[in-house]
Amino acid sequence: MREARTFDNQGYLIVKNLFSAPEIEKLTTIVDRIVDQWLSENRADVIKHQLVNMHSLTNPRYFESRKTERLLFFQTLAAKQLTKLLDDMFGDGIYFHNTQLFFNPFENGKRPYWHRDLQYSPIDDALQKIEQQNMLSLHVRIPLIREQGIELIPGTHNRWDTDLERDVRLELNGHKNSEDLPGAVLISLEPGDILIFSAQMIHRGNYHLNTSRKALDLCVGKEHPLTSTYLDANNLPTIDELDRIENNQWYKVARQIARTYRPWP
Ligand SMILES: O=C(O)CCC(=O)C(=O)O
Repeated sequence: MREARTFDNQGYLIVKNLFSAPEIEKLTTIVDRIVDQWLSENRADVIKHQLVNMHSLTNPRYFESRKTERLLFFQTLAAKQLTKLLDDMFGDGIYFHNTQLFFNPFENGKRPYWHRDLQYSPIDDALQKIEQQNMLSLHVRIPLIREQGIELIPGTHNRWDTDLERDVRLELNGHKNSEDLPGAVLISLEPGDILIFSAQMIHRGNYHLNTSRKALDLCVGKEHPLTSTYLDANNLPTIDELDRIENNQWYKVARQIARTYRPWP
């Protein structure tokens, strides 16, 4: 399959017009309301720490007395055209892990930083390197406004760092994680397009080319102890909700993992 081969080679895939305009509108309405609530509780931290994202948008705290809207959100995120594409590319067993939203830091007072996602976890870098080939941990980026919002280094899903990449992303030997790196690709997306990429490839946001960003991000993947251990069952549909979501396979697998996962030995 062409899409699977492209992902295999580069670590990412762009799909144009995967979501329709009405689907993007639905997502935008829900996301805007959630962000407003989150900002009203976290504005000081957003400014102080120059935050570029929030997570767990499906958490029930954002849906008190809005039960139908939570269902609609789960339903729209797991759109058939998206779950089918991921099944075709990666086979069975994909689960819904979480959601994030990426935006620009307050007054662009911070520079984008290269990273592999798990480097901010307590998991040792050497173990991440060993397990890289055994993990499928994906971001599905769904921009709600047009952006040139993210840069990736193709191929880094299949190999570990060069000396320079390591020095830059971990800020070693006098390097900064915001320095330019060779081979980087800047991705342009319109609302409706999606970007699927490996969470463990080297990537960073791009802030200054965008007056603002509003990129919804779905974290999905296959069960692996290094990542499944971070699954928070509160962000999943309840059993009652599950029955009312048409295309619920991602959530079913996630609930199963949440019930049974064991931490890394
Ligand atoms: O858009 C950004 O600011 C960074 C995106 C990112 O780091 C991610 O999706 O893991």
